[in-house]
Amino acid sequence: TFNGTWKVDRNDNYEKFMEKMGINMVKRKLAAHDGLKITIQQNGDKFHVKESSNFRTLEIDFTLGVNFEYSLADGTELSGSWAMEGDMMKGTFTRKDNGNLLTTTRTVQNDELIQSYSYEGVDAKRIFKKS
Ligand code: MYR
Repeated sequence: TFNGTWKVDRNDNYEKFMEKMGINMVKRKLAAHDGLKITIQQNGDKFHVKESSNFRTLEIDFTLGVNFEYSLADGTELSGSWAMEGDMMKGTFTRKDNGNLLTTTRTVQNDELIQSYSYEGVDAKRIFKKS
């Protein structure tokens, strides 16, 4: 279900979320139109994700339930893991700089990949279409 290339189509409350994350206005404006594209290849418990945006391209490998490190485009470092809950991916990550929790989910609904984000009580979504 998650396999394929997904391009961001629209955001919901993403600027408020980034503000809570402490990202300044100029970067928020850029990041809201970052053209994020993710290619997901799942093989059992193992995932390979290619990410490309106006900011960068990178490739990540992770295994469900196994901690890994991930840096945001602004350099903020996270550590955590993804797990599968039914048809939903649930990510639990901790910011290394302040210890705060960032949770995220991915689901596929009606040919769209919906990624939710939650940080310090602020929730956002980014909705991707297959490309
Ligand atoms: C992946 O599966 O794509 C790699 C791991 C993703 C980790 C969590 C992503 C949280 C991104 C938050 C964006 C915040 C921007 C302020």
